[in-house]
Amino acid sequence: MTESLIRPDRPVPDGHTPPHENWWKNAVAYHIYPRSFQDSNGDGIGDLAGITSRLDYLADLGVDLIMLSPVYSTPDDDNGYDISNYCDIDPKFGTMEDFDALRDGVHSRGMRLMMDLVLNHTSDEHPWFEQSRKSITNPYRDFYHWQRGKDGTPPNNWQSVFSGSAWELDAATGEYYLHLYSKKQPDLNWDNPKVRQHLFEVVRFWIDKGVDGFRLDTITTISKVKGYPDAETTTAGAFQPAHELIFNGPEIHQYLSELKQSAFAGQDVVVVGEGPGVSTDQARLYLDPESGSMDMIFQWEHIESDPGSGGKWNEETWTPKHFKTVMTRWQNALSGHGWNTLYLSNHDQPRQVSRFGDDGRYWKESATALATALYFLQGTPFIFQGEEVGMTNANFPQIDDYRDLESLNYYAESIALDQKPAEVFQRIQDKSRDNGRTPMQWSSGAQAGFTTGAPWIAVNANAGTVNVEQQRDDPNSIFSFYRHLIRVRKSLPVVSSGNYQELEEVDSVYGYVRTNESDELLVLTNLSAETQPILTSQAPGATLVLSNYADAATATTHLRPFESRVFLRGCS
Ligand code: TEU
Ligand code: CA
Repeated sequence: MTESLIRPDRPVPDGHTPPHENWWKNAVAYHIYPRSFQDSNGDGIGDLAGITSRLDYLADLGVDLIMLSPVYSTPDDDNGYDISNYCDIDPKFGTMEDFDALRDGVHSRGMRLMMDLVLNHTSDEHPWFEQSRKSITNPYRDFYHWQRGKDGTPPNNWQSVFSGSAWELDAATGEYYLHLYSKKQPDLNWDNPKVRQHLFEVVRFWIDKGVDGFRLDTITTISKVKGYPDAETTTAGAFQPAHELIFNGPEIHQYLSELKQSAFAGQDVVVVGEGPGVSTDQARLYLDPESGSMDMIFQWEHIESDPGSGGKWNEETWTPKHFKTVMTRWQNALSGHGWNTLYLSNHDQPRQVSRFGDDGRYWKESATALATALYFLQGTPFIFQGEEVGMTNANFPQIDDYRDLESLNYYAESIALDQKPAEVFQRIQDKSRDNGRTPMQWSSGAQAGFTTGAPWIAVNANAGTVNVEQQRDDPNSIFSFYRHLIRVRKSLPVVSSGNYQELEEVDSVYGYVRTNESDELLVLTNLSAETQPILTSQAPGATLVLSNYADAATATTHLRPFESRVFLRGCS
């Protein structure tokens, strides 16, 4: 993409999605990790007032829905995913007045606001847990999962996502409590109806506050298998060895349907579940328009390892072929049965251009190619902050630069097991969640314009060249491509409503066609750094509506490295 982008020869609308039922099907969402987006008071931590100050930027990009990672009171063991008060804002993010101002600012620009609710667990500093751990007879005891150990060892062999046993011995009563995540994140006992009532009240509190939607964090793990049996497999990795025992538990659909009835029914809110461990069949149950309980799900298959790998830290190489297979399966499975989310990055994942593209020579081309391949599929795009300017992995030089407990625990555990420090560190560089958490790169100024103080985590060393300031007015930038792609997408109803069919192409080329009564949209993307042949012949008379190479002719037999082209035939 050395010169200008191809522009469509038809005007595209500039406004936002008008309110209507299922508005979220035409929306473009933007995921903000608040502590890394914009600091307003120089303490080095992003905050609500900082987000409010950037709303014009998001509106200009074409965003309709803003999703916030947690901003509730938290001791911050897991950056806010450990909540100590669900109905208050943590002082580091601001006040409830700041929240109200943000909500109003979002709404006055025609956008909507989604909150991230962590209902699988609380912080160990939440008053419920502080009560619960006091005694076996405390009224809050059954708010969590307590078990006696077996001869001085934990009740079973389940491992925490963040290393070590998923059970922690608590001195006060000599029993263990369950924590699938850190030991400061005790799992709530959803089998207790009082827990469910309390949590539903929390959801209603935020609906009354005027929020427009929710992300339900790790919602597929809330219903635990009865009797806490040992797991059989012993593969290392997230949730192992208890994988099959932990996801989509026995009562999950009942509990979520209660949540829907008591909080969401009759409300204009959109609900998206985070779905680790969800297959397409299970997703259809969660998303069924009648009997399901959520509108969308963040499925994991396309960002998880290739089949047969050893889990997060030992993943096999990502291939376009695997990606195509997974995307096609989800497009087909949910067509008419549910609604997809479209994402390649978030605050738990490496940066997409580094992981699936090429953040060196073909940085621009691959960042725009990935966006094209993904965002013309059926579903709601969730752009992760910084993706729209091609932010890359952190590549910090030393372990001390990393902040995430998952990375630090894994490092310590691996070194204790005598693994080679250089190899372990390489895995951290490749896969650490901190890759997605470095400060938003607004400018080439001090601390990338993120803060006037010392940032809680270092700014990426490439902020001088990769930033919003440089790209915003450059018609050939990744930012301009995103801005434009969003408008093209919204101008074509076939993107949200059309049928999907994958085309037979060489392994590295992802080709699909979207069709409705009037239009046919052909999307071809080379997901490799080598020139590739195209097997599909482009229809005569089709218009090239988007391309990431300047001199793209209307018909072609080859795609250059990470080249993508979108053709339209029809009359819309
Ligand atoms: O993530 C759920 C989850 O499964 C991840 O923790 C995942 O296993 C991990 O990131 C792999 O590296 C959600 C949140 O998105 C995450 O930030 C939280 O840490 C987690 O829940 C606990 O609340
Ligand atoms: Ca701040």
